[in-house]
Amino acid sequence: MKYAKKHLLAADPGVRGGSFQMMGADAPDLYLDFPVGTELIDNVTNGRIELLKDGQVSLLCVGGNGGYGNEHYKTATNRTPRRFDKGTPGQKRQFKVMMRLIADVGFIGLPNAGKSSLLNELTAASAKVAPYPFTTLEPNLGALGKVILADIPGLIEGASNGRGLGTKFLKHVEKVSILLHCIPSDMPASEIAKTYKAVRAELGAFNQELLKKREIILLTKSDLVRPQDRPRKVEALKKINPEVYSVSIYDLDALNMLKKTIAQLEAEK
Ligand SMILES: Nc1nc2c(ncn2[C@@H]2O[C@H](COP(=O)(O)OP(=O)(O)O)[C@@H](O)[C@H]2O)c(=O)[nH]1
Ligand SMILES: [Mg+2]
Repeated sequence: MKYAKKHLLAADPGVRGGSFQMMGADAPDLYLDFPVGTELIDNVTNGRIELLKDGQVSLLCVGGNGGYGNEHYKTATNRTPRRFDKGTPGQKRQFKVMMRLIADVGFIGLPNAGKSSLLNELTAASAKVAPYPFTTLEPNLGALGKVILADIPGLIEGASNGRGLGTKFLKHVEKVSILLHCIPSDMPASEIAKTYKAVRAELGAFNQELLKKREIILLTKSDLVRPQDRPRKVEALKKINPEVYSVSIYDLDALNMLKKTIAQLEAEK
Protein backbone atom coordinates (compact mmCIF):
# COMPACT_ATOMS: atom_id res chain seq x y z
CA MET A 1 0.00 0.00 0.00
CA LYS A 2 2.91 2.31 0.50
CA TYR A 3 3.19 2.78 -3.26
CA ALA A 4 -0.54 3.41 -3.66
CA LYS A 5 -0.25 7.03 -4.72
CA LYS A 6 2.96 6.66 -6.72
CA HIS A 7 2.77 6.12 -10.43
CA LEU A 8 6.42 6.39 -11.32
CA LEU A 9 9.14 4.65 -9.38
CA ALA A 10 12.63 5.03 -10.76
CA ALA A 11 16.14 4.26 -9.64
CA ASP A 12 18.61 7.14 -9.86
CA PRO A 13 20.06 7.51 -13.34
CA GLY A 14 23.58 6.29 -14.04
CA VAL A 15 26.25 8.95 -13.66
CA ARG A 16 27.75 10.43 -16.79
CA GLY A 17 31.30 9.49 -17.75
CA GLY A 18 34.07 11.81 -16.65
CA SER A 19 36.82 13.60 -18.50
CA PHE A 20 39.77 12.29 -16.49
CA GLN A 21 39.69 8.70 -17.71
CA MET A 22 36.68 8.06 -15.51
CA MET A 23 33.84 5.74 -16.31
CA GLY A 24 30.42 6.86 -15.05
CA ALA A 25 29.18 4.86 -12.09
CA ASP A 26 26.16 2.60 -12.54
CA ALA A 27 23.36 3.85 -10.30
CA PRO A 28 22.38 1.78 -7.29
CA ASP A 29 19.48 -0.61 -7.82
CA LEU A 30 16.02 0.35 -6.62
CA TYR A 31 14.27 -2.28 -4.54
CA LEU A 32 10.52 -2.16 -3.97
CA ASP A 33 8.91 -4.19 -1.20
CA PHE A 34 5.62 -5.99 -1.77
CA PRO A 35 3.80 -8.45 0.46
CA VAL A 36 3.97 -12.17 -0.31
CA GLY A 37 1.14 -12.98 -2.69
CA THR A 38 1.49 -9.85 -4.79
CA GLU A 39 1.20 -10.28 -8.50
CA LEU A 40 2.64 -7.79 -11.00
CA ILE A 41 1.12 -7.81 -14.46
CA ASP A 42 2.92 -6.08 -17.30
CA ASN A 43 0.53 -3.63 -18.96
CA VAL A 44 1.98 -4.23 -22.40
CA THR A 45 2.95 -7.90 -22.55
CA ASN A 46 0.52 -9.15 -19.86
CA GLY A 47 3.49 -11.09 -18.47
CA ARG A 48 3.03 -11.98 -14.80
CA ILE A 49 5.44 -11.98 -11.93
CA GLU A 50 4.15 -13.66 -8.81
CA LEU A 51 5.82 -13.05 -5.48
CA LEU A 52 5.18 -16.32 -3.74
CA LYS A 53 8.00 -16.58 -1.23
CA ASP A 54 9.19 -14.35 1.53
CA GLY A 55 12.47 -12.75 0.46
CA GLN A 56 11.92 -13.49 -3.23
CA VAL A 57 13.66 -10.94 -5.47
CA SER A 58 12.53 -10.42 -9.06
CA LEU A 59 14.14 -8.19 -11.66
CA LEU A 60 11.51 -5.88 -13.13
CA CYS A 61 13.61 -3.49 -15.19
CA VAL A 62 17.18 -3.69 -16.40
CA GLY A 63 18.98 -0.51 -15.41
CA GLY A 64 20.99 1.73 -17.69
CA ASN A 65 24.77 1.78 -17.71
CA GLY A 66 27.04 4.51 -16.49
CA GLY A 67 28.49 6.40 -19.45
CA TYR A 68 31.91 5.72 -20.88
CA GLY A 69 34.58 8.21 -19.87
CA ASN A 70 36.96 9.85 -22.30
CA GLU A 71 39.48 7.01 -21.92
CA HIS A 72 37.15 4.82 -23.94
CA TYR A 73 37.39 7.12 -26.96
CA LYS A 74 41.14 7.27 -27.03
CA THR A 75 42.53 6.33 -30.46
CA ALA A 76 45.97 6.24 -32.05
CA THR A 77 45.48 9.71 -33.41
CA ASN A 78 43.46 11.29 -30.65
CA ARG A 79 45.25 10.78 -27.34
CA THR A 80 43.15 13.27 -25.39
CA PRO A 81 39.57 12.87 -26.53
CA ARG A 82 37.00 15.29 -25.11
CA ARG A 83 34.16 12.92 -25.73
CA PHE A 84 32.34 11.15 -22.91
CA ASP A 85 28.85 9.66 -22.67
CA LYS A 86 25.83 10.32 -20.59
CA GLY A 87 24.65 7.22 -18.76
CA THR A 88 22.10 5.28 -20.78
CA PRO A 89 18.52 5.22 -19.51
CA GLY A 90 17.21 2.05 -17.94
CA GLN A 91 14.28 -0.05 -19.09
CA LYS A 92 10.77 1.28 -18.48
CA ARG A 93 7.81 -0.96 -17.76
CA GLN A 94 4.31 -0.44 -16.44
CA PHE A 95 2.66 -2.94 -14.14
CA LYS A 96 -0.71 -3.52 -12.63
CA VAL A 97 -0.12 -4.54 -9.01
CA MET A 98 -2.56 -7.09 -7.61
CA MET A 99 -2.61 -8.22 -4.01
CA ARG A 100 -3.56 -11.80 -3.54
CA LEU A 101 -3.75 -13.03 -0.01
CA ILE A 102 -2.06 -16.33 0.57
CA ALA A 103 -3.30 -17.63 3.87
CA ASP A 104 -4.36 -20.98 5.26
CA VAL A 105 -6.65 -19.78 8.01
CA GLY A 106 -8.85 -16.67 8.01
CA PHE A 107 -10.49 -14.86 10.90
CA ILE A 108 -13.98 -13.69 10.02
CA GLY A 109 -16.69 -11.99 12.05
CA LEU A 110 -18.30 -8.65 12.65
CA PRO A 111 -16.15 -5.59 13.32
CA ASN A 112 -14.98 -5.45 16.93
CA ALA A 113 -15.22 -9.21 17.40
CA GLY A 114 -11.57 -9.39 18.45
CA LYS A 115 -10.11 -10.78 15.22
CA SER A 116 -7.06 -8.51 15.04
CA SER A 117 -6.33 -9.02 18.74
CA LEU A 118 -6.32 -12.80 18.33
CA LEU A 119 -4.15 -12.62 15.23
CA ASN A 120 -1.64 -10.56 17.20
CA GLU A 121 -1.69 -12.93 20.18
CA LEU A 122 -1.35 -16.10 18.13
CA THR A 123 1.34 -14.77 15.81
CA ALA A 124 3.91 -12.02 15.83
CA ALA A 125 1.68 -9.79 13.67
CA SER A 126 1.03 -6.21 14.66
CA ALA A 127 -2.47 -5.60 13.37
CA LYS A 128 -4.15 -2.45 14.63
CA VAL A 129 -6.59 -3.00 17.44
CA ALA A 130 -9.17 -0.47 18.62
CA PRO A 131 -12.59 -0.44 20.26
CA TYR A 132 -14.34 0.76 17.12
CA PRO A 133 -15.22 -0.93 13.84
CA PHE A 134 -13.07 -0.93 10.70
CA THR A 135 -9.73 -0.33 12.38
CA THR A 136 -8.45 -2.97 10.03
CA LEU A 137 -8.57 -1.62 6.51
CA GLU A 138 -6.29 -4.14 4.91
CA PRO A 139 -6.08 -7.84 5.55
CA ASN A 140 -3.33 -8.54 8.06
CA LEU A 141 -1.20 -11.63 7.95
CA GLY A 142 0.67 -13.48 10.66
CA ALA A 143 2.51 -16.78 10.81
CA LEU A 144 1.97 -19.49 13.39
CA GLY A 145 4.74 -21.94 12.58
CA LYS A 146 4.14 -22.72 8.92
CA VAL A 147 0.50 -21.73 9.03
CA ILE A 148 -0.40 -18.30 7.71
CA LEU A 149 -3.32 -16.63 9.47
CA ALA A 150 -5.22 -13.72 7.96
CA ASP A 151 -7.42 -11.20 9.65
CA ILE A 152 -10.21 -10.51 7.18
CA PRO A 153 -11.73 -7.24 8.22
CA GLY A 154 -15.12 -5.68 8.22
CA LEU A 155 -17.58 -8.43 7.50
CA ILE A 156 -20.92 -6.88 8.32
CA GLU A 157 -24.50 -7.44 7.39
CA GLY A 158 -24.93 -6.18 3.86
CA ALA A 159 -21.23 -6.57 3.02
CA SER A 160 -22.05 -8.78 0.06
CA ASN A 161 -24.19 -5.89 -1.25
CA GLY A 162 -21.38 -3.41 -0.82
CA ARG A 163 -22.16 -2.07 2.65
CA GLY A 164 -19.33 -1.28 5.01
CA LEU A 165 -16.13 -2.34 3.34
CA GLY A 166 -18.23 -4.40 0.99
CA THR A 167 -16.84 -7.38 -0.82
CA LYS A 168 -13.37 -5.90 -1.00
CA PHE A 169 -12.17 -8.45 1.52
CA LEU A 170 -14.63 -11.25 0.96
CA LYS A 171 -12.62 -12.38 -2.05
CA HIS A 172 -9.74 -13.11 0.30
CA VAL A 173 -11.95 -15.56 2.18
CA GLU A 174 -12.11 -17.69 -0.97
CA LYS A 175 -8.41 -18.50 -0.65
CA VAL A 176 -8.27 -19.76 2.92
CA SER A 177 -9.01 -23.36 3.82
CA ILE A 178 -10.19 -22.88 7.40
CA LEU A 179 -12.38 -20.15 8.83
CA LEU A 180 -12.14 -18.99 12.43
CA HIS A 181 -15.47 -17.33 13.02
CA CYS A 182 -15.18 -14.83 15.90
CA ILE A 183 -18.19 -13.80 17.95
CA PRO A 184 -17.79 -11.70 21.09
CA SER A 185 -19.12 -13.64 24.07
CA ASP A 186 -20.15 -10.50 25.92
CA MET A 187 -23.23 -10.21 23.70
CA PRO A 188 -26.54 -11.38 25.12
CA ALA A 189 -27.03 -15.12 24.63
CA SER A 190 -30.07 -14.44 22.44
CA GLU A 191 -27.95 -12.38 20.01
CA ILE A 192 -25.11 -14.83 19.61
CA ALA A 193 -26.74 -17.33 17.26
CA LYS A 194 -28.32 -14.48 15.29
CA THR A 195 -24.95 -12.82 14.81
CA TYR A 196 -23.45 -16.09 13.71
CA LYS A 197 -26.19 -16.62 11.15
CA ALA A 198 -25.94 -13.05 9.83
CA VAL A 199 -22.24 -13.50 9.07
CA ARG A 200 -22.86 -16.89 7.45
CA ALA A 201 -25.60 -15.33 5.34
CA GLU A 202 -23.15 -12.70 4.10
CA LEU A 203 -20.59 -15.32 3.20
CA GLY A 204 -23.19 -17.37 1.37
CA ALA A 205 -24.58 -14.36 -0.50
CA PHE A 206 -21.11 -13.65 -1.77
CA ASN A 207 -20.21 -17.22 -2.65
CA GLN A 208 -22.02 -20.40 -1.61
CA GLU A 209 -18.76 -22.33 -1.75
CA LEU A 210 -17.50 -20.43 1.28
CA LEU A 211 -20.11 -22.15 3.42
CA LYS A 212 -18.49 -25.51 2.70
CA LYS A 213 -15.20 -24.52 4.28
CA ARG A 214 -14.23 -25.95 7.60
CA GLU A 215 -15.25 -23.49 10.28
CA ILE A 216 -14.37 -23.18 13.94
CA ILE A 217 -16.34 -20.80 16.09
CA LEU A 218 -14.45 -18.72 18.61
CA LEU A 219 -16.46 -17.09 21.35
CA THR A 220 -14.02 -14.27 22.01
CA LYS A 221 -13.43 -12.00 25.01
CA SER A 222 -14.49 -14.74 27.43
CA ASP A 223 -12.86 -12.74 30.25
CA LEU A 224 -15.79 -10.31 29.99
CA VAL A 225 -18.30 -13.04 30.85
CA ARG A 226 -18.72 -14.70 34.24
CA PRO A 227 -17.44 -18.30 34.10
CA GLN A 228 -20.87 -19.65 35.05
CA ASP A 229 -22.44 -17.86 32.05
CA ARG A 230 -19.99 -19.19 29.47
CA PRO A 231 -21.30 -22.76 28.93
CA ARG A 232 -24.77 -21.54 28.00
CA LYS A 233 -23.36 -19.38 25.24
CA VAL A 234 -21.10 -22.14 23.99
CA GLU A 235 -23.99 -24.61 23.94
CA ALA A 236 -26.21 -22.25 21.96
CA LEU A 237 -23.67 -22.40 19.13
CA LYS A 238 -22.74 -26.05 19.47
CA LYS A 239 -26.23 -26.89 18.26
CA ILE A 240 -25.30 -25.27 14.96
CA ASN A 241 -21.64 -26.25 14.69
CA PRO A 242 -19.99 -28.55 17.25
CA GLU A 243 -16.58 -26.89 16.97
CA VAL A 244 -16.85 -24.01 19.44
CA TYR A 245 -14.11 -22.68 21.68
CA SER A 246 -14.30 -20.02 24.32
CA VAL A 247 -11.19 -17.83 24.10
CA SER A 248 -9.74 -14.58 25.38
CA ILE A 249 -6.51 -12.80 24.68
CA TYR A 250 -6.01 -12.84 28.47
CA ASP A 251 -6.43 -16.62 28.76
CA LEU A 252 -3.08 -18.22 27.94
CA ASP A 253 -4.42 -21.77 28.24
CA ALA A 254 -7.14 -21.05 25.72
CA LEU A 255 -4.64 -19.42 23.36
CA ASN A 256 -2.30 -22.40 23.60
CA MET A 257 -5.16 -24.78 22.95
CA LEU A 258 -6.13 -22.73 19.91
CA LYS A 259 -2.55 -22.77 18.61
CA LYS A 260 -2.48 -26.56 18.89
CA THR A 261 -5.83 -26.89 17.16
CA ILE A 262 -4.70 -24.74 14.25
CA ALA A 263 -1.42 -26.63 13.89
CA GLN A 264 -3.36 -29.93 13.86
CA LEU A 265 -5.89 -28.73 11.32
CA GLU A 266 -3.09 -27.81 8.98
CA ALA A 267 -1.35 -31.14 9.48
CA GLU A 268 -4.59 -32.96 8.60
CA LYS A 269 -5.04 -31.07 5.38
N1 LIG B 1 -11.55 -7.86 27.38
C1 LIG B 1 -11.16 -8.24 26.16
N2 LIG B 1 -11.13 -7.33 25.15
C2 LIG B 1 -10.73 -7.74 23.92
C3 LIG B 1 -10.35 -9.09 23.67
N3 LIG B 1 -10.04 -9.19 22.37
C4 LIG B 1 -10.19 -7.96 21.84
N4 LIG B 1 -10.63 -7.08 22.76
C5 LIG B 1 -10.94 -5.66 22.56
O1 LIG B 1 -12.04 -5.54 21.65
C6 LIG B 1 -11.85 -4.44 20.77
C7 LIG B 1 -11.91 -4.87 19.32
O2 LIG B 1 -10.82 -5.73 19.08
P1 LIG B 1 -10.20 -5.93 17.61
O3 LIG B 1 -9.17 -7.00 17.74
O4 LIG B 1 -9.77 -4.62 17.04
O5 LIG B 1 -11.48 -6.43 16.81
P2 LIG B 1 -11.68 -6.68 15.22
O6 LIG B 1 -12.43 -5.49 14.73
O7 LIG B 1 -12.53 -7.92 15.12
O8 LIG B 1 -10.34 -6.84 14.61
C8 LIG B 1 -10.52 -3.80 21.18
O9 LIG B 1 -10.79 -2.75 22.07
C9 LIG B 1 -9.79 -4.92 21.89
O10 LIG B 1 -8.87 -4.44 22.86
C10 LIG B 1 -10.40 -10.02 24.77
O11 LIG B 1 -10.10 -11.23 24.66
N5 LIG B 1 -10.81 -9.53 25.99
MG1 LIG C 1 -9.54 -5.66 13.13
